[in-house]
Formats: sequence, structure tokens, C-alpha cells
Amino acid sequence: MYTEIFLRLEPLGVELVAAACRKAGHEVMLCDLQADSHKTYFKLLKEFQPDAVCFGTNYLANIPEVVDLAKDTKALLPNSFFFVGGHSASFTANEILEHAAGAIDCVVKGEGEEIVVKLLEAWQQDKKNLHRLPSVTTLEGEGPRGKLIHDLDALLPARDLLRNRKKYFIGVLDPCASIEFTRGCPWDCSFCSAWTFYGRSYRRRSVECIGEELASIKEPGVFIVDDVAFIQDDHGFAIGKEIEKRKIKKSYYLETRGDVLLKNKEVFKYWKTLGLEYMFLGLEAIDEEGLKAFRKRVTLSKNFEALEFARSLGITVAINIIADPDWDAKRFQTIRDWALSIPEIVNVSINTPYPGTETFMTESRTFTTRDYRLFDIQHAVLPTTKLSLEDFYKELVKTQQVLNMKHLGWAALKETAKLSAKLLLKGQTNFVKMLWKFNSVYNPERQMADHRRPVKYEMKPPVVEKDRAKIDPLKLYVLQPLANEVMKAAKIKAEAESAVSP
Ligand code: B12
Ligand code: SF4
Repeated sequence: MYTEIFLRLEPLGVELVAAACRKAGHEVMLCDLQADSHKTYFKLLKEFQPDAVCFGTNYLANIPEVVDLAKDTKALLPNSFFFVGGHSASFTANEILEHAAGAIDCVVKGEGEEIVVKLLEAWQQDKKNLHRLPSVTTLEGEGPRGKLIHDLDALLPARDLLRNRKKYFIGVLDPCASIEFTRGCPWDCSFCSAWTFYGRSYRRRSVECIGEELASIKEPGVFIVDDVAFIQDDHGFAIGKEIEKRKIKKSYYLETRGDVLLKNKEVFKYWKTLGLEYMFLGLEAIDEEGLKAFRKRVTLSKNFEALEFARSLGITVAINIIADPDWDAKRFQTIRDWALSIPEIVNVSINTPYPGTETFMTESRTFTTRDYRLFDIQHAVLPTTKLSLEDFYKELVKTQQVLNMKHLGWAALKETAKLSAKLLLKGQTNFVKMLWKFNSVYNPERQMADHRRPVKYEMKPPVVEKDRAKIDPLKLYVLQPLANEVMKAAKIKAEAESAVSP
């Protein structure tokens, strides 16, 4: 739902996998189904007649679509090799294969750049033993856990293969490209799977490589995809100097944590001068109890101090708050009152335990649905205890509407009109379209109707372990955890936390 309105960004992971295949000598075509229709996809398949088709499946909500597309692709090209990779696919490999009933040959877990080349080779030579490769799961079995890739600088994303680059945007950054400075996150929030995917590691790309990539980007807007930007200020400063040296002028969007922002004030100040315009802060809760439950490891006062600081820099800040299905109308009203009292953009998501997160295993409430399509943090998949499901959605949408209107009040509309005209003159229509779409996408009836859709593929329920202490985090990891990487990340996290502890 979110991507129907506010943003649509390029699939960097898939572009990297494409770049790896191309470097190995394969002819590659990319089709981004965020920007292209299924009709176009099948037309391209017929024209290109690929030997292999692979899908990036970062989002749980897309799994049913990918499984159905796999079945239709195999019907069209029975001899082609069909495989799937990406974030959510890595945590649901066996169940995806079962749903596809033979239409998906294998699922690749974790980072795809290195294994994809070996996989294509293996398919040509020995199809029966694919499951012996690291990170590869087939209906026959599963290979050993893969390792982190050797070199984050080895490839640049194959941006040139995307046919609709004008369609990528986030708010007023229209058009907008994406870039990665670092990979992984040293924290371990209970609702998040970013750390389990990368085995709690944190790696940096070289400054030269980032500079070269930024210089090759044509779009004026750049979304930095790092989970937590500028955890280490030296890296942030060095990238900035490289940008200055190369005279690169862009507008930037990034996501970070309140404590990192406070620890590294100078680097964020510096980036403001380089074009940093938008920042996303995952506050998640406005009470200490909530922060503790999410194991955010930051205090409320530090988060509020971080907001003050971001405000002082003149950066537009968006905040996320997680609503729980057990909220009542009063709780939503508290959020509305608070959100209206601050100038920032407030986004509300719904607490959704999903595979790969700790909460998926510890959540003792029973899911009310196991329809993958509803696991998009905009639907309630846990029981709404104080409100009926319909009233819960009414409150949620009312909150989102109030917050949306706050930013499209009269003063903002005047500014928006100027901006819209400027973008339209350049032929960019994404931002303008976004302004009129809110009510058609966010409405309680549509959300209720989503719950009534027949469910073809159901997610496997977790084996619940209520005692958090009994969960071995190593079991959650997709890749083989490397002791030195985990220790390095723990040190980085400790440094970040100690710098802002009261
Ligand atoms: C950037 C980002 C976005 C961008 C997406 C840009 C895009 N089009 O891809 C935006 C802001 C739009 C976004 C939106 C959302 N996001 Co998001 N996002 C991220 C983030 C921070 C980084 C992803 C990224 O680009 N990484 C860099 C690239 C290089 O890595 P990658 O994509 O993972 O690709 C690697 C591997 O996965 C693999 N791979 C990928 N594709 C393929 C394909 C094949 C064939 C193979 C072999 C391998 C492979 O190899 C790649 C290279 O190593 C991740 C967190 C994370 N660290 O993963 C969350 C994350 C993926 N998002 C998440 C969520 C919840 C959402 C939203 C639902 C939030 C919302 N309510 O709107 C939406 C849904 C969007 C949608 N399309 O439906 C969750 C995933 C939830 C889930 N399990 O379904 C994550 C994990 C965040 C979290 N902390 O939990 N997101
Ligand atoms: S700090 Fe952000 S990316 Fe890291 S574990 Fe927590 S929510 Fe996930």
C-alpha cells in the first residue's frame, strides 16, 4: 500500500545479482514488476526465451504473486531454470518450494552476488545436485549455510538494465536512484530481520567505489538504503569529502537511529551542506515500555533529543511508530494528539511478527491470518482485542489521514503546487500522482476486503518459544555467522551506545 503512494524505488539487490551474472558472461534482461505489468513480463519472456528466470523476493507480501508467476513461467518455458532469492525468500525457502510444487527449482538464501554464478554453472553441468551448493535449497534438500560475500566493492548495480528509471521516486525526490554505503546492522531489535539476515555483521564499502557509483548516477535524488546511516562518523566524513572532490550535487534521503544521530551530530550537519534533505527515524514508540519491548536499546528522552537536533538542522524528518493490534481508540487519539503537536511527518505501521524476526518466534498470540499478502505491516495479523478489526482499521486510517492532511495543509499545499509544477515541467509525474491517491489506497473497507480474499498459499506458523532467553540467535541467522564479524559489530554498537548513554 505504501509503495502505491509515497514511493517506488529501484531494486538494488536484483541489479547486483544481474551485474554478477553479466560479469560471468551471461546475457541478462531485467523486468521490475513494481514498474512493469505481468503482461509486459510475459511478452519479454516470449521474446527473450531465457534459459533461466530468477526473482528477487524481499517482501513476504509478494510471495503468492511470485509462486503463481513461477507456475505460469514454467508452463510457458518448461525447460527454463526458475529460482528465487532475496530477504523474505531466505526465511521461507522450504515453504515457497512446497507452494510452487516443482515450478521453482531452488531458493537461494542470503547475499546473491557470488552464489548465483556458481548456481548457473551447476545448472548447466549437474542439475541433480544443486542442493549441495551453499545457500541453496531445493525440494531434495538444503546445502550448507553460505558465507558473507568477500568484497562489497566488486560490482556496481546494473542500473542500465532497468527500462523505466523515471518511475523511481520518494516524495519530492522525483526521480530518485538508490545506493548502498554499508551493509548490515549491529543492533538486534526484536521486530526486525535486518540483523538476522546479515548474521549481525556490519560492513562498509570503500569511499572510492561509492564516489565512482554516485558520479555515475543520473538522477538528482538519491536514497541511501543502509539500515542505519553513518553509524561510524569517519566513513560518513570520508564519503562526504569524496563527494566534494568529485563535485557531485544531489539531494539525499537516509534512515538512521536517534542515538546515532546524537552521537554523530557533526557528520549529519556536514551532510546537510552536501544535500541531505530527508531523514527517516525509526522511533517506533513514544513510551519507555514500548521501546523496551522492541529492544530498541535507546531511551525516550534520547529519541526526543534527536528529533530536536534534526529539526535544528532544517532536515525534513519522518518518524515511524508501531501500532499494536491491542490498541484502543484512546491510544490512537494519544498518537494523533502527539503527532499533531510536532512538525515531523509521522508514519504508523502495525506490529507484524514475520519470519526471521525474534518476535515471530516469541509471539504468544495466535495469528488471525496466515495470508502472506497481509504481512505488509499495514494489516493486522494478530487479534485486535480492544476494538473490532473494522474499528481498528477505522482508527488507523483516521490517524493516517489526519497526519497526511497535516502535511498537506494550506501552507504546505501552496509549496506543493510550486513543486508539482516544477516536476511536471520536467516530465516527472510520480509526486503529483501521489497527492491524489491517498483516499483510494488507505480506506478501512479496502483493508477489510483484503482479509476476505480467498487464500491460496498459507504461511507456516512458527514453533513458539515464549521464553526469549531460550532462543538461540544463531538459529535465526541465514548465513554462517562469523565470530570476528559479530565481535566487530558488537564493538561498533557499544561505541554508539556509550557515546549517548545518560
Ligand atoms: C531499501 C528498503 C526498502 C525500499 C525498497 C526499495 C526496493 N524496491 O527494493 C523501500 C523504502 C521502498 C522499502 C519499502 C518497504 N519495506 Co523495506 N527495506 C529496505 C532495506 C532497508 C534495504 C533493502 C536493500 O535495498 N538492501 C540492499 C540490497 C543490495 O540488498 P537486498 O535487496 O537484500 O539484495 C540482496 C539479497 O537479498 C539477495 N537477493 C536479492 N534479490 C535476489 C534475487 C535473486 C535471484 C538472488 C539469488 C538473490 C537476491 O542478493 C542481494 C545482494 O546481496 C531492507 C532492510 C535490509 N537490510 O534488507 C528493508 C526491508 C526489506 N523492508 C521491509 C519492510 C517491512 C518494508 C515495507 C513493507 C514497509 C512499509 N510498510 O511500507 C515496504 C514494502 C515495499 C514493497 N515493495 O512492497 C522489511 C522486510 C519485511 C518482510 N519480511 O516482508 C525489511 C527487512 C526491513 C526490516 N527492518 O525488517 N524498503
Ligand atoms: S536498528 Fe533498525 S535495522 Fe537495526 S535491528 Fe533495529 S530496526 Fe533493524
